[in-house]
Amino acid sequence: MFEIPTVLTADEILDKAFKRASKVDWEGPTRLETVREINISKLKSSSDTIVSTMGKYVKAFPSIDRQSPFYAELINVTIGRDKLKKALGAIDWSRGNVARIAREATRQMASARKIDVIDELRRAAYGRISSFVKQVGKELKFLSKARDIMKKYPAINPEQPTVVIAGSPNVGKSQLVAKISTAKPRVAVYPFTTQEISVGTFEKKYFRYQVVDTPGLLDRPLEERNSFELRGILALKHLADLVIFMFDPTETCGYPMSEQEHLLKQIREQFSTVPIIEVENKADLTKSKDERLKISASTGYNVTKLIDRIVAALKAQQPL
Ligand SMILES: Nc1nc2c(ncn2[C@@H]2O[C@H](COP(=O)(O)OP(=O)(O)OP(=O)(O)O)[C@@H](O)[C@H]2O)c(=O)[nH]1
Ligand SMILES: [Mg+2]
Repeated sequence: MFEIPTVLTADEILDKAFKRASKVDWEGPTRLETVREINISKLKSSSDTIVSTMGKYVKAFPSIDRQSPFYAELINVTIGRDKLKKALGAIDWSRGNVARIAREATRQMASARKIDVIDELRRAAYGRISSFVKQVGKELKFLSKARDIMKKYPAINPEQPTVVIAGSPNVGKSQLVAKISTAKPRVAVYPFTTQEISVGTFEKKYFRYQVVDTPGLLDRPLEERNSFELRGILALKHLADLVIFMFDPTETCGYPMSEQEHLLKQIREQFSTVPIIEVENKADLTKSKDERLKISASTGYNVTKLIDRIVAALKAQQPL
């Protein structure tokens, strides 16, 4: 979704910069001029590498303020809006200082009259540059982690009608998403298998629909939700044109029906404007007596019926 280059550590940036600089070679009319030119070039080469590398990072991270509300909140939940802004600010600050040190030292080297002085100026500049880069070592590590997280963000197409699958953990949400869409989320016997939002699509009568898999939600208030659950809430809040709320009446998921029912009630209250289709999964094991559509995401029982209902509900929302 977001194309961000690998973020190097402070030591890696310095290694890259100084290694490149050590290759500089030049022969001048006098020894003083040769030393001056080589040292100025070395400093320029190393500082340019650092300034452009850090500049690339600052530019590559998307500006949070310009993201759609979904991605802006996702960045906030998974990385922290202020932390990211601060880290980028610190790196920009370090980059500015590196450029300034290089400029000042170059000016001094250009007018120096002694070889020793030139050498010393360059060495001192290297020292100060290293210290500015190392000062943002923590921020660079933070950006590297942020990049890994952002790389896994789902690529949501805001134009496509979207159905979000929600419910308690372990009820079979991912199994259904895998069954009906192009996404291949992990399905496993334990709760909290899904920790990220993932998205797939399916096509019906030449129309394409997005299906969003979400982490399981526990029956508890918003302020107690962990960051995995909050991702699910974000999908419901920003992406859902329709919600499939999935029950597991067998309770093999580990959550009693009373809790699952209460969770649905809470979701209905929080997202009162989004239509919800209630389904019961694992119909190959147990079927309750109530009216809800009964499916089996693993055997495929009634899944076509569910798809038809999804399409009908989403079509009903489309402008004519
Ligand atoms: N018998 C039966 N088992 C199912 C069915 N659907 C899913 N399962 C099983 O239920 C377990 C949980 O399935 P998942 O799809 O991972 O459930 P989930 O709701 O995505 O779980 P989290 O991501 O942890 O919230 C797995 O062991 C599945 O094989 C079904 O229709 N019948
Ligand atoms: Mg899952």
